[in-house]
Amino acid sequence: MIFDARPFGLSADPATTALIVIDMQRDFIEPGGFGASLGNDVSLLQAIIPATARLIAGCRAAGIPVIHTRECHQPDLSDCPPAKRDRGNPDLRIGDPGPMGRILIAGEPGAQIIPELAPTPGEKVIDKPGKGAFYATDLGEYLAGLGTKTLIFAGVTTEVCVQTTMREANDRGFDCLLAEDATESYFPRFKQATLDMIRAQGAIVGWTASVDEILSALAPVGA
Ligand code: C5J
Repeated sequence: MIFDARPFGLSADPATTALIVIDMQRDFIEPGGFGASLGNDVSLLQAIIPATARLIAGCRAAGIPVIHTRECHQPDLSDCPPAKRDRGNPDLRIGDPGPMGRILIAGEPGAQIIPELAPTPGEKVIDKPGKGAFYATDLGEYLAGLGTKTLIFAGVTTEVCVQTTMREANDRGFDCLLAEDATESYFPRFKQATLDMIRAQGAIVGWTASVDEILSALAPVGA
């Protein structure tokens, strides 16, 4: 199949393609979580939920594996460097009790993926302590086991965890395709800059395409 993507078409084999949905958690998308504690307007991120749900459904129908990530830490904070917890001047720090449980802590309500995009039984869910999903996780081994060569990316936030993971994946030899309308930032100009820098210089980090463009390449696969 060929994705009609920018800066040019991306050829991929559905059998070696996977979707990674980054950090679509209540802590980033709903009021009272980590994103809001940093002073962000979380409502901006809610706009991509329908497009992301369509992308996930299209991948599932085409037999493309769907992997979900969650940024969160162990309850004893042993995997949260003080430099991360102490950064800035948030209302609530990582591990503090908030309206959705302890902020950014594994197992708490805020760390869960939003119900609209919930993983189905058997889908891989990766808890990650960093911004990049390869750091301190088994993602690399898992993808090697699947034989994955091409990764489709969705999720939040575009310039932080999505871009970091795309760069990690690019350095590991994956072709990376970001779904433009299934990713969002608290800062629209940062999203635009990220899309531009990913596909600049002949796809130096990867490609971008709309969810519709991705689904049209996948549709014959699921038929
Ligand atoms: C942030 C993320 N923005 N998932 N995390 O801290 O992008």
